Amino acid sequence: ILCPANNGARYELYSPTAMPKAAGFLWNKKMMIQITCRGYATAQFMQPEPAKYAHAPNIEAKTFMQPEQNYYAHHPGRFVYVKDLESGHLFSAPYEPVRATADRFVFSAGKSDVAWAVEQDGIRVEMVMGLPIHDVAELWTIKVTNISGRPRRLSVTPYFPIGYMSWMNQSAEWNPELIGVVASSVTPYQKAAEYFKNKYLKDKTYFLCETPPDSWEANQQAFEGEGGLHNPSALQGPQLGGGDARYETPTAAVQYRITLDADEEREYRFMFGPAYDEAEISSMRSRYLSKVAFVRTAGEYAAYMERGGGCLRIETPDKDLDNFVNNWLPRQVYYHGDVNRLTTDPQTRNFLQDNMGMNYINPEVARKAFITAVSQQEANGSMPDGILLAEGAELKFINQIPHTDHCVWLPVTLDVYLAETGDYGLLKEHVRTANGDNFTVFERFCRAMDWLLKLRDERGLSYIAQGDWCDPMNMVGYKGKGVSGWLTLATAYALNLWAGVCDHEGMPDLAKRYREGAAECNAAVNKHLWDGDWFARGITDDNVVFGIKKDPEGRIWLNPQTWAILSGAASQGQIERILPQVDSHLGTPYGVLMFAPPFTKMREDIGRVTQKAIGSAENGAVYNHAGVFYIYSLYKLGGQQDRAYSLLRQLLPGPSEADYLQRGQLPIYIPNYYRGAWREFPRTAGRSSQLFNTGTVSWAYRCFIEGLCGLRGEDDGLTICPQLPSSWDAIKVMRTFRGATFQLDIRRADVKEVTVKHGDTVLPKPRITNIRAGETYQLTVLVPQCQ
Ligand code: CEZ
Repeated sequence: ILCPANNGARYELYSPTAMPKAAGFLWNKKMMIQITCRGYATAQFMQPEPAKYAHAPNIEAKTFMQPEQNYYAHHPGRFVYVKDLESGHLFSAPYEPVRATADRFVFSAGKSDVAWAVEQDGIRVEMVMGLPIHDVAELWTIKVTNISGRPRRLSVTPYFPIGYMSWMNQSAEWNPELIGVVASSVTPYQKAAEYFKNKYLKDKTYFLCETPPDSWEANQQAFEGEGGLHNPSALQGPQLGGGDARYETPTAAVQYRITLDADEEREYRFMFGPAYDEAEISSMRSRYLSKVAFVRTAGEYAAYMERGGGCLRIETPDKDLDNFVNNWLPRQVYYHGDVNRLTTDPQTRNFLQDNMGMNYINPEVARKAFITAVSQQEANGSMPDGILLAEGAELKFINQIPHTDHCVWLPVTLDVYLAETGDYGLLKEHVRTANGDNFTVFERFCRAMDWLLKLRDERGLSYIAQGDWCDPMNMVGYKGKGVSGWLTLATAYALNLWAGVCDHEGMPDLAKRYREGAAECNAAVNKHLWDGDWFARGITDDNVVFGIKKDPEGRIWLNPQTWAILSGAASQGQIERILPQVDSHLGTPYGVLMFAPPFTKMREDIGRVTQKAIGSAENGAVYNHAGVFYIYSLYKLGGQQDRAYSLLRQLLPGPSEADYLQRGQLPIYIPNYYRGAWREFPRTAGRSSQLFNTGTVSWAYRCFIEGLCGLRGEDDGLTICPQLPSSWDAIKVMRTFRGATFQLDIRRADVKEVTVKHGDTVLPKPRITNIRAGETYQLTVLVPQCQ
């Protein structure tokens, strides 16, 4: 039912019903669109706050992207009805709204377009959607071919619903000069000040046709009539009604009546998007709406995607994995670093980690992100909850809730920047903040570390306020006393990393201070939170330790275990106890759970996380971001390549058909979670959130590069220490690093330790120094039989 195509550059699905929410996504700097195999679409664009040009049929709440979104008949989508004018047979492509069974169905998610081929009743409909790189618009090609072997008379009716635009003012009409439907609205507001903010919003939605249609309809109700979307009334007449919408719900439907000989085809092009006024629509039309412009734009978009190709190509015994790592994972990493999830106030930890991934694609972007982030540091050294990226942007949603972990991510993500670039010069840059202080990046990191050290209670544990990495853990410390075990460990890890940088910069005294701080954090966690077989998650305002054996729900949490490994808090003996507990309590066929068992009712001393649906999101799902931290810690630990690999593989749907069906998602991105509650609710366990915004991907890419392939940058070179799962004998790897290309032939051999040959020379250590940009290094890497 699904298969890679074009050498992995596309992924095809052959059924609209097996995985109904399976989708592809495209983006540019100003917009993104996620579109399902059945034709339902969610699109948003930045002006600069996220907005829509195709809406639900009723008032929508403004919110961030939601997991497991449901689709329904009137959900925004892009469709084309095809009707045989002799027999009256009606179907729609790609599948909705008619839902007639096709003879052949192909949904093809590409890196730079999304396409379908649907055959029914002797007619083939091919649809392709692309985006320009600098503007907000969808570019659609719809081709209809007569494959029935006899002449046919058809009506072809693209139907792009526009939905409920505004309770203040909405309308739509046919515009003969622009050759399209233009819908107009006023973004609702009430405060006078908002008027001036909204004045230049793109409140129009247009649907333009390259070829003038025979008829059109701009009124949703008139189009649908009593027939409903399965069989709209407007398709029963000789032509569409030519109606308008006057404070009525707009739609865009246009109709072509055609006669096709056997094998004859007709190709149409359309544009769909938002605009400020008709002049803008007109200029968009002349810029894009022609065959030549579509071809040029597709080339530009493909080149734009190419720039996110990443630094790694692998050839392993697992072809599906290769496909994902070589084609799709860097694309998702690129999306995060390129557009910061299309928000103007990314959470600080997301901003830093999304840019961490960018180090493997374009480190210059990551460098700028550090400067942007620390330019918003508070006077007391703490980091704000979100980083403002546009003029006039404000902290919204979760960024209005005080979380205490943001400083931790500075050294954690800097680690990758330094490894990839060796650019310690960044630390010497002066950065001024709005409050007037002017420090170097190095000083700013020290201030952030000092703030973390200060943020601890008399026991040496870190205060959590209303959340740490776990956003909805908002009531552990809202009275000001509760502490986070995870944050204390993450602080220790960050301090240790930062101490290493202080050493490098010739500041041994500072290094010593931060190492001592880290040791204190680790000791405090060991003293107050070690529960015999694992570390507890935290201590509430009322001094109740949680995440321990005697808790019936939320008994064992993954993050404290992971970060105790990373921070050095966990001794070898403790790690030996922890790992099997994680396996047995948290292991599932879909990856490792964030904690277990899930909460079934509110715990007022933990908070909102306990109210989320059982096994969804942070309430005990396979929350991939937490999972990938664990995988990273296993690779760091070494000697855990089988555990690490099987979990790394589970981040991705497949490869069995049963697994694809259960997860319901194509293997072209990692979602933020798969449903947990594997024991409680096996029917829904494994189901994908379908949300491609996730901090998981930068870490996953890092795990492939530094962990599995073992190719980690250092000040003056690249170390080579692959960690192959025991079932693999050999892999081939290509990695670019500081302008050079490394081609590695990695295989098992009778060696005691990893041995690297460059040509005929065996290197004294498994590392390459004096790397010359532009050079290609062919290396043979021998790894011990059992590592
Ligand atoms: O958001 C993510 C955050 O973007 O949740 C992670 C957190 O570390 C990331 O920074 C874990 O909490 O507010 C909520 O309840 C939401 O569920 C968010 O926590 C969650 C959403 O999945 C983001 O789309």
